Amino acid sequence: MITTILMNFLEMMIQNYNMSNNIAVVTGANGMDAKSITHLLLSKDYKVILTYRRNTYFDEEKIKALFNEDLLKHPKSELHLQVCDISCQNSVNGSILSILKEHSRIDELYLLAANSHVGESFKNKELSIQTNGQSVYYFLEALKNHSPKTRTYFAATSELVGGIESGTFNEDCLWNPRSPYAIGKALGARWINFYRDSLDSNLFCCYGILFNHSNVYRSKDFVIRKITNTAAKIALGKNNELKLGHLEWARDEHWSDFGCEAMWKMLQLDEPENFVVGNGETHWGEEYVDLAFGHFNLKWQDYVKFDDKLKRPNEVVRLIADSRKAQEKLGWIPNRITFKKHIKMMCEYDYQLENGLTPSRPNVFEL
Ligand code: G4F
Repeated sequence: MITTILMNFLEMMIQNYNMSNNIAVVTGANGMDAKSITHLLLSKDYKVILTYRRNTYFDEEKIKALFNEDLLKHPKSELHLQVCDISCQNSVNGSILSILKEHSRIDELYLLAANSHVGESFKNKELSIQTNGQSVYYFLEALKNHSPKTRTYFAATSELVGGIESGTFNEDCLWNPRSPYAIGKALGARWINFYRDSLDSNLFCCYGILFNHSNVYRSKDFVIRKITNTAAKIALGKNNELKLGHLEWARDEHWSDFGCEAMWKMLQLDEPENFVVGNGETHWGEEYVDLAFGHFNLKWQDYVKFDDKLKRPNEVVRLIADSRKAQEKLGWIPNRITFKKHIKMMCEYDYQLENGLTPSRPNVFEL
């Protein structure tokens, strides 16, 4: 009798376990990609645990408020926050253990936290290597010991390329990292391959080489948002110039939500593989300012000033992706919105924001 009751109870537990939402841990709650993928995962009824580094600027309520609508629309989804300092192995290990204790398992882990400003990485080289590269080892070692079934995505970067004068960049091209940021990311990507291919751990882990991507969560430290936001301020009479380092750079830029969709798709494959993600179309700095100022009927030449202090010691000039593998194996679709529309959506958002309104985030999947 007792055995039957126990068996029934165990069966019920197993059923509940299988039926419960997928559980994803996403690192870097303050960052654009973490916010973007959280929207996507909540729309798929995931339980998302967002990690953040405890500091005085982190506003838990503000971050949670971003996802109120998603949680209402998808009542089975859940959002949780967890403190984790990715530059410290004890903190990473402790966070993984405490998530496992509270939520019983981790199905997917998205390693998106980083010191992501390439220019700033020249000023703090060691921290860059630690957060962008060595932290990957901390997580994979913790998973190997405590949660070997977790599937991990790591955000590598097109900065690994180091710039290309002609042609495009795919998964097999040689790397030439030209900044401490990119050297850190190269280390992180190597750890991924190591834990997947070279250890008996055989973890399901992969990385994406995402080319530039942005949306309205982009921080104003990055050139695209700096341009759209300052152009909006100038149009509103709140500012009268935009200071840039130079315009001799070209980027292959997609809307972040599409890149995040590719990350998720990578973790749904039968076997882990690394992918390049990008539109395969490059735009020069001059086109960025021309479109953004043009949106407000302004001539960029009247407002853009150049400051050598904003130049980098080692510039990556031109980047362009060959994402055919992602298109074939993930069904990833490039160029779903034009570059002109991309800049327009960011300008419209920034204009409303700078005008004291509360603009809503464009949902590109519903356009
Ligand atoms: O906006 P950026 O700082 O982005 P960058 O260096 O391309 O890196 C971004 O994309 C990478 C993926 O390709 C990510 F891995 C990385 O984390 C980050 O998200 O600079 C774009 C270009 C650079 O050539 C830079 O030198 O703009 C040039 N630039 C010129 N003046 C400027 C400025 N960049 C910034 N941030 N600020 C300027 O005033």
